[in-house]
Amino acid sequence: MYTLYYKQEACSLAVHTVLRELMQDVTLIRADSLRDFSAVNPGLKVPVLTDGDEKLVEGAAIMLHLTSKHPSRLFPTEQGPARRRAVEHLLFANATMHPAYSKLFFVAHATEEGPVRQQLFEAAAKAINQLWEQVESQLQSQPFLGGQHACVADILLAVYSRWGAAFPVDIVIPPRTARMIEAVTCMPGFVAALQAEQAQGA
Ligand SMILES: N[C@@H](CCC(=O)N[C@@H](CS)C(=O)NCC(=O)O)C(=O)O
Repeated sequence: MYTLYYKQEACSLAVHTVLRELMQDVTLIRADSLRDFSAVNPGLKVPVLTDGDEKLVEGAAIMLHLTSKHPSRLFPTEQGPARRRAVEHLLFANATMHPAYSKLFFVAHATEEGPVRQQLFEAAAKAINQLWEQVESQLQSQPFLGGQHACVADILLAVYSRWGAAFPVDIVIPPRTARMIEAVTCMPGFVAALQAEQAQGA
């Protein structure tokens, strides 16, 4: 049995989706409902997953753990080119696209309203748009980064794509990428995860 510490619409939604796609029971705990989340994760970040007595942090590590334990189409378990590509895609999402979006949150928290703040938002958005173009070029001959089926990287990217609307910038999601995101958001695991988090309240 797993326990997932999450925040609504945060990157933890991707881990939650993966758990649901893998048909795993999960107890959900909203990190911001706890008096002292630092006792769970001193880094104060979600996702945190407990698997029995073991506690895991870092979304990519958690996804690798879950997909090794419960083999599925979400991530190739066998060593070889397909797995190497899947690792590349996972790290592109987690270690390149996520930090690019994090800059928007940082600017919103660290700067005052005004032209400098807007300039910083726009610089961050430009970098994000370049990354979406990279995703688009990967989707020229296949509907998902995972090939014919969504992989964990597609799920992560679909979650991040929802964040841009909160900022005064134009994030441009190209057409093939938009179709991939739409398909991920229709996956039963994504729908169930979103509903379960919304049912617990903000
Ligand atoms: N590298 C970490 C990043 C985790 C992260 O930045 N999580 C954000 C939400 S997407 C967070 O918990 N931020 C603190 C907050 O919202 O208070 C991972 O991939 O797990």
